Parts: sequence; C-alpha cells; structure tokens
Amino acid sequence: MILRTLEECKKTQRRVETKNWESVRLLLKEDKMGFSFHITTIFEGTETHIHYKNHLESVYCISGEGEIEVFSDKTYPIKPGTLYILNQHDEHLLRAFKGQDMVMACVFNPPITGMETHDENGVYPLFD
Ligand code: 9YT
Repeated sequence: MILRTLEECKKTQRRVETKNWESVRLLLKEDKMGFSFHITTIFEGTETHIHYKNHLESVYCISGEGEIEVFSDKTYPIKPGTLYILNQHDEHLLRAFKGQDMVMACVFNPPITGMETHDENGVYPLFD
C-alpha cells in the first residue's frame, strides 16, 4: 500500500499554484489507481472558468463557502458537506466567497498526471 500526507506532498511538485487556486495532488495517474485525488484550495473572492471536457470530477467541500454556476443550468450553493458531481463534463464558473478560502477534496477520472493547469477555455488536456 501507499501512505502519504498532505504536509509532505505540499513540499513536492504535487503542489501546483495558480492565481485562483492551489492544489496538492496526493494521488496521480502514475499511482495506477484509475483516479486521482487532490486537496484543492480555492482562494477567497475568486471566480474560475472550468470545463473538464476530458475528465469527470467530483468535489467535496471541507471548509469555506461559495457557489458553482453551471452553464445552461443554474447556480448551486457550496458549503462544508456539499458534494458536486460533474457527471456531464459540465462547463461552469466556480466562485469562492470573500472572507475564507474554500478547501475541497477532488477526485478525477481518468486520473490527471500532475502537469495540468486550465487552458484559456478551462480545459485540462488528456495526457497519454
Ligand atoms: C475544483 C477544481 O477543479 N479546482 C481546480 C483544481 C483541480 N481540483 C486540480 O487540478 O487539482
């Protein structure tokens, strides 16, 4: 088996930071589990355009509050205990409200490799 901690992964290349979020990818494609697992912090007061055309993602909110505006659907609130499931590659805007960062646990299928950040359309490429 494998055992990792958030603290140790933060000190490696598994931690990726952009202007709107930072993410620690604790489990990646190279671990051969069929999914990846990340602890992502969405910085307070930010809005991020995301469209995972090549991936399915589930996101569980651990702390902080915000909302997700799904294109051609509606806006859903996010608070601790909320799980949102992008089962239709849903294009969306993710917002963290001012005052507190949102900490999220994220699972991706297929797993990401660790190199990905969003392109100008909010997409992650599919690496093989
Ligand atoms: C919720 C979400 O998708 N945030 C963007 C970062 C992503 N979780 C990642 O690459 O770790």
